[in-house]
Amino acid sequence: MKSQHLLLTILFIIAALSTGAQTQIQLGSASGAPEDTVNLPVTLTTGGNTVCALSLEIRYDESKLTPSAAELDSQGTAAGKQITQSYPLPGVLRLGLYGMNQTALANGVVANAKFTIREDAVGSSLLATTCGASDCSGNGVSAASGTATVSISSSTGNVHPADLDDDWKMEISEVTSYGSAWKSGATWERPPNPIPINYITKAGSLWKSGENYHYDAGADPPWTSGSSRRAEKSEAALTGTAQRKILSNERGFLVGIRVVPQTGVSAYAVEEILPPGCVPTDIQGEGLYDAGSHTIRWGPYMDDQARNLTYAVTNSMYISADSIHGIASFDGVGVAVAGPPGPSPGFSPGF
Ligand SMILES: [Ca+2]
Repeated sequence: MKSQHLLLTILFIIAALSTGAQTQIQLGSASGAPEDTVNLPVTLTTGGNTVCALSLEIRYDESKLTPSAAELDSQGTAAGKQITQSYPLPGVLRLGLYGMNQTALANGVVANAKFTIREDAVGSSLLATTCGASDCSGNGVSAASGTATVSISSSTGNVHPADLDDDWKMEISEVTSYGSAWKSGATWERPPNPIPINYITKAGSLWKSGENYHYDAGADPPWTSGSSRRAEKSEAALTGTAQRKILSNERGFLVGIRVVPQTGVSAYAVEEILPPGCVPTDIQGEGLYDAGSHTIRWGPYMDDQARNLTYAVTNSMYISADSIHGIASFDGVGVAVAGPPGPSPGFSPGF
């Protein structure tokens, strides 16, 4: 085997130095789910040159792909060639195609490189290649190769509905669009609708955690940041608290919600659902009232700063026990806004 590798290395160097009409040795792309083994065809286009042997070095991402045994395909078999596979460097697979014969290879698929997609891989993986070729006398033939891509699909779940380009990356533009739709109560082009508050804070936290995320059936909503399922298991969920107080005065009520996220929370938001007919005024904290669902929405705030969110209600006849329901959501985890729905003694707007 050692002499074969030496031969291929020499062929590779000769080919790199030689000039002439271009021969193409192209690695094909493939797609599959984690734990699948995918076939990447190696296609030879001779460009009119005689090619008796060739080599192809494939640089791959070891965190996403593991090489399996390559196989000859029709044109390699027809020319009576053999295939070798070696690893000159970590993350580099070298395939060699040669034969103890003078039979030239014809155009077409000569071999298939095979990779197994790692269990925790997501997104896609780019493979860069370099190649070499020689004629039947061992002279170098100029050859070119390109790149290939292994697209990794999720076999277990869908992307987050905000991730409209389906790339398993939560970009800020996606969070912003999704957040705007949530805040105004608009219908989003992908279900569920209305947008659940935990989906928007989850989107915010996925963006802040580095954009990459994956489907995680053990989470609710079912996505977790990072590209590795195993690495994220130990992450403790962060939440926070939200407390409502209501002050009555001669004009009606002033309602305040004190929201305190735990340190390290990436994104949070608050929804306050008012009884029908109860129209809020003077909403502070950049909250937005959606009359259609009589809901005030604040956020998403992309930080872990505590905030006082306030609004006034002048038509106070609508405020009664259990008539206001609030939810605060921290990184996808929702908690009820606590506190008496009725006026609180000693309440002051600044808490
Ligand atoms: Ca995206």
